[in-house]
Amino acid sequence: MRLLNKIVGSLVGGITALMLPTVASAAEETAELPNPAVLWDHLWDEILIDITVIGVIFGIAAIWMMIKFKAKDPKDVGSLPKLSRAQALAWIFIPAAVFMADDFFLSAKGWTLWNVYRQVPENALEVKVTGYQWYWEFDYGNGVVTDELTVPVGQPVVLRMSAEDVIHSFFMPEYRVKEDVMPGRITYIWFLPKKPGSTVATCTEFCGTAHGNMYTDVTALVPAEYDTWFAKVKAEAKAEAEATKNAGKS
Ligand SMILES: [Cu+2]
Repeated sequence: MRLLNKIVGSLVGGITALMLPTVASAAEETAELPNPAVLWDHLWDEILIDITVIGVIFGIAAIWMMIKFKAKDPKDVGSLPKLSRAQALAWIFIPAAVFMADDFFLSAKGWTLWNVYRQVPENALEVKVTGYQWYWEFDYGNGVVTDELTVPVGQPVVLRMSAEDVIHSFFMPEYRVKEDVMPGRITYIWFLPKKPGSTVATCTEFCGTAHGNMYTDVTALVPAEYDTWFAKVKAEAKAEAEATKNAGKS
């Protein structure tokens, strides 16, 4: 009995220790502009660490008990400790509460992170995204429409998304964002590009035969390069609009 108490004691201590350091580090991270991808990774690591530590504790306890309480003789049937009602209830609820505490803690962190995902920073660059069978269209305003997403490093980007035909889902694994894209509804995600480079955006809702082709590049450029790129595509869009207008006249 004393031994079992010791086991429960170390479980409580271990799980409490799992929770403490992460509270402080999460507060430090959110002091500057929150980055959903970083916070998502943080929570994911924490879940992996917690289930590993808990799994190892349980594994060691189970192996230890198998050896300790092994029958020494085939006729050895063992004996059960006599428990009062209070002791029996404590054995049910205290260990359950210990593990539920970690579950609730991780859930609370998940809800907090979800709030970050839902609160778009005020200075976010807005791009309208439309899903079609089977490609993505990005509308920057000013007539600038592209089939790839280009964004500046260091500025939050919000995507306001809808679909023309069927349900799609916009997924950027590198930025840890994914959201359904549906006809007749506008959904949104935001992300913070931290370093220049190309990653992928893809559809993750089966939307017909060429669903597998429905992916495109997401390129993050340093702000000066982004401005050059935007000026170029804007000039091209203007020239194209004028050419169409002139063609209509003649
Ligand atoms: Cu699809």
